[in-house]
Amino acid sequence: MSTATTHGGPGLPQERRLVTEIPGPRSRELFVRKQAAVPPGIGVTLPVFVTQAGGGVVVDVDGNSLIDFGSGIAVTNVGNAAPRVVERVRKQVADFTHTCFMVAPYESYVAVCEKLNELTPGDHDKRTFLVNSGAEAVENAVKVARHATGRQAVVVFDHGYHGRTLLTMTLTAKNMPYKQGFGPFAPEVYRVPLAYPFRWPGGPDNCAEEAAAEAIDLIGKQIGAENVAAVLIEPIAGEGGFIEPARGFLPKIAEYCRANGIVFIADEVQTGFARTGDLFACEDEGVVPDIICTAKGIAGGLPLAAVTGRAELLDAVHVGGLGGTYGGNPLACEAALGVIETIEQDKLVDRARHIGEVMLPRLHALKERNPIVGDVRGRGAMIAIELVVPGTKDPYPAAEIARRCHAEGLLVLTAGTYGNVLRFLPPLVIPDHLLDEGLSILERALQG
Ligand code: PLZ
Repeated sequence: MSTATTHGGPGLPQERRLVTEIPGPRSRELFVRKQAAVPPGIGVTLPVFVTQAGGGVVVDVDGNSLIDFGSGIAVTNVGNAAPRVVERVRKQVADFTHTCFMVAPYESYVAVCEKLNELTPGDHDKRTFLVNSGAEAVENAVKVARHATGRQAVVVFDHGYHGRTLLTMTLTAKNMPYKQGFGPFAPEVYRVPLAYPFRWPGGPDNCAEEAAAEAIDLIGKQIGAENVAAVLIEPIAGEGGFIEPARGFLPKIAEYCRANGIVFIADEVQTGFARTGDLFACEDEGVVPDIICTAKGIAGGLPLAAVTGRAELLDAVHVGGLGGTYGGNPLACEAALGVIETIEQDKLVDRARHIGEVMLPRLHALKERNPIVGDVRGRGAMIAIELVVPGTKDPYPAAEIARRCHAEGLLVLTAGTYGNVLRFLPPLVIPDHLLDEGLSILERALQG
């Protein structure tokens, strides 16, 4: 029977299987313990406690098997417990677990950096260093840009998300829940509009041009280009609601940075590693960032993040100016090498495109039948629908629809500045029949 496997990974039965209500009794017991031991500030999207996961499913302590449209927030792109990752990490954990790369180095760290220098956009000379989280990568990219330019201002965009540390929370746009009560914030951070086609006052066709002009005007007027160290942007805004900037916006901003000696930083923490149907989302419009931040999908769930950028920028920092105890931990580096091999050998960039080709037409058809679906967008396996009160653009809460999906065994996530976006981030290895079944569940959930 389907519970015969003893391990997670792609060998798990690729089926939705509900044997209790969601969450089941054992999950509910564990949730009571969670509530007593963990502060409520650590929220939980779907309180089923996981025992195994792999391919396109997550299995819980009650024996339910849920369809995974979340990938742990775009992390398990290669699938949970992917074989090449498991094999490398298992060998590494038995050999050595930590020396600190800054104390006594090891080859896998260098190999990951070489790979990132080779695979990220642009054929210029690059350097990479490794840290532990997306936020830490963004913080370090800003440190490097400030050091290399001798300037202080950092420009970010409306709807942007960059992390929860003091600087990256400051860089993040949305107050609730990320910033409320956590001030004062870091200085020298300035926010400009994002080319958000669905909500641009001048309409989607004028959005790229008008938003870029407005952003550039604000930078010149309020900061002065000569004071700007970096412009930081997600090529598709993730937590902000999977907003693809109108085409032409990113190249215009990148060009402005180039002309003014400003470091253009792409935060590809959520979009990177094959997620969007390119290895990196910047490739879609041929944008070459000066620095690119990666994390999440890089190591299949082991904590790892990277800062990759022009050699002359990264080499500007003095010896000892960058680092951290765990950055580029050997287990995480082996996992990253396993991830990169899997993406390349299993052609997961193509697979991400295929997922988009399956999902987008069905979601567009759904939009025709459901006036609550205001917009369908995204690329590859980074897809979302924005919900509205029918006949308006007023936000309709996504949490309600998400709860209905959860009850039926489909793990979906919400997003959006207005909390009205349902986002879909399936593992790239999810089989087509689970994609189809997940979309059918969504369809029923939207019908109420
Ligand atoms: N940059 C673009 O998406 C993390 C946040 C989950 P860390 N996104 C998920 C939550 O509510 O905390 C993210 C991102 C982009 C930076 C980050 C930060 O990455 O690894 O969570 O620090």
